[in-house]
Amino acid sequence: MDFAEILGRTGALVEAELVRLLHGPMVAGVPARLAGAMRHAVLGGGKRLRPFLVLETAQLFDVGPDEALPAALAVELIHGYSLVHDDLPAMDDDELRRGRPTVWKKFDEWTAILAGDGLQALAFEVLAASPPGSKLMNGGLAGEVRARLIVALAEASGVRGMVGGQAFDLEADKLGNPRQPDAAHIRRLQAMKTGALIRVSCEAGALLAQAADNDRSALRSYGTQLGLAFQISDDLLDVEGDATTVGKAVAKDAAAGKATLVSLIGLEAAKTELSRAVREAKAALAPFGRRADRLVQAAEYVAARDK
Ligand code: GRG
Repeated sequence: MDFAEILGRTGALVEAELVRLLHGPMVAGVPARLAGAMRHAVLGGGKRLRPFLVLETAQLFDVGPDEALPAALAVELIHGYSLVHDDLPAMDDDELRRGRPTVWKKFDEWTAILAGDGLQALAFEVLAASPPGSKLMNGGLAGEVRARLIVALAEASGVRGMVGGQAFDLEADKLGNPRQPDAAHIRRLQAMKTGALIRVSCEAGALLAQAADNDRSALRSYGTQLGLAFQISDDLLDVEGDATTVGKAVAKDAAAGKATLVSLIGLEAAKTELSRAVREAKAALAPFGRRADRLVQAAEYVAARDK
């Protein structure tokens, strides 16, 4: 099966659970405008790559979707919140996301801020507790497993991960600090800003299964290289992509004079690094043999994606 089809199937499963969640008891009685903004942010779009990584790494250890879905939804809710906040005028000031108006554009800024906050809290609630009435089965997850997932997600999405990376990025953009970011600075901020959430999505399978340390670290390496590949391909899309296909504005980085790995090391070197990251991602999966075939496909897909 081709990878777009595989991703589409996971996407449909994840979408159905997100619909159930965002229309269910956890958002019952919530102000309608806020709930609408949260749904606009999360439903009906997105590749669902991070939930795919959670579900797929879980199946390496025979952990099925019933047990893995809460973690898959949690990473997607965090991802959704990060995009809502990133698009705000105070941050990246974007009006288009997934081919639709961004949340602040469709609603307003304060609603978008609160919707992002709400999605973040919901992510941790979903990990910590089974939504009542949901068919999600994390009632069966051991308390210690849940606690480890919560810690891992907090680390990856918080100040030592995504939020810290975003702060480095905005400081460079808006305050000129550092005045001329070098490649090492860009690599570090990207590993935090976008890499950490992708990496934790890959580690989640090992956490859910309470797998051996060497398996967890193999998935960590895979996730690190995949995150790097994802970011380089995102930079390349900004240079070479088509706005309609990508679903958001392109050529923004160059127009803003923003330092990216592509602008610092050049297009050819970036493409070489992308190939190396994909190679290393695939190599990290060797211990899992054929069971990891779809994760191998994911690495190839990330490098070749056009949206
Ligand atoms: C606001 C705390 C805070 C953090 C924002 C993730 C992020 C940090 C900003 C997003 C900026 C950006 C466009 C980064 C490039 C990589 C990226 C996350 C792209 C979007 O992810 P996809 O392609 O999106 O998985 P879909 O729409 O498929 O879900």
